[in-house]
Amino acid sequence: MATRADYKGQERPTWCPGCGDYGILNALTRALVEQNIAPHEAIVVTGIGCGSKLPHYMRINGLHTLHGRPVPVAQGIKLANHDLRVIVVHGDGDGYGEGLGHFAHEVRRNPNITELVQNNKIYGLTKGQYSPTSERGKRRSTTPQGSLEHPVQPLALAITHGANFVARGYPGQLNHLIDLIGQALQWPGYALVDILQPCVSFNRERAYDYYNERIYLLEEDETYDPTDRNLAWQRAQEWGDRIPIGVFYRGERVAGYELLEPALQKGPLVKQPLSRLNEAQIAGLFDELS
Ligand SMILES: Cc1ncc(C[n+]2csc(CCOP(=O)(O)OP(=O)(O)O)c2C)c(N)n1
Ligand code: SF4
Ligand SMILES: [Mg+2]
Repeated sequence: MATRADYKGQERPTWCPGCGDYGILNALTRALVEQNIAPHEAIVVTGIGCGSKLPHYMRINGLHTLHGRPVPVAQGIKLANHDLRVIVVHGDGDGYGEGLGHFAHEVRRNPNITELVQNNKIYGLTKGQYSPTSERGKRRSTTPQGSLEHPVQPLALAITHGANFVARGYPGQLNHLIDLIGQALQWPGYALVDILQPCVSFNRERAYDYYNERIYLLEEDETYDPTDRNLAWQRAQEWGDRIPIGVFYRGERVAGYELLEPALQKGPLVKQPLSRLNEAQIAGLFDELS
């Protein structure tokens, strides 16, 4: 049985004091422990950004990739090794900006990947430019007159593209976030947990005070049914005086893409022979292609 100590990394986080990423690191660690997943059984794949530094601060398999690119790398890992729990962790700029195309295709493909998005509605690492989830009118160094763009709606986008597990958490509600990540880890296919992550240095107007006043739990709303896809799509866009967190949509438990792909019916790539060709055939191929 893994313990939190098993997951403790050697490096100390360089995040600003009070950053929401500490809570996300804590929640992910606790969820892995609760799900009895050992460090060698999981991999955390990240992009570039403040939050994407997370695997440096855990003792776990980790791959810190390029900005906007952890999703294709994670999909490759899952195709190659079905036994690894593949967890993508990255920011809103990484996931919903530079990586938006990957996000949409990942969702409709449904690999068994858990995706956690540290959504601080800002580019944190590069010092606070507006991001794809910044609200219209957001004034930053790159939008001195205020952003003219409508924000990306990640939860509605995921539901539209066929995601069957779509949730939103908040590190200020730590036990709730641990539970959401645990549910996502148990889900057989793609699972999204968008996380309202306070950036206390560059987005103070969307930090703890703002969220603590507005957040409510979907599971405490008796009229809400997370199996109703249309309702989920509508509620995913509620934003303002009240901001919902919880499981927005829980659909069909469809097996991950990696188990359905005909080329992998004999097992994942790591369990297949390196090549079905003999040495002469390989040499012939090299001759032909050189
Ligand atoms: C291809 C590429 N484009 C742009 C950058 C510059 N860059 C680094 S981090 C970042 C945005 C980070 O924002 P986000 O993903 O929201 O993460 P946060 O820092 O807020 O956690 C950008 C634009 C880069 N490193 N690589
Ligand atoms: S700049 Fe914002 S997101 Fe980055 S470490 Fe500091 S508080 Fe966290
Ligand atoms: Mg960000």
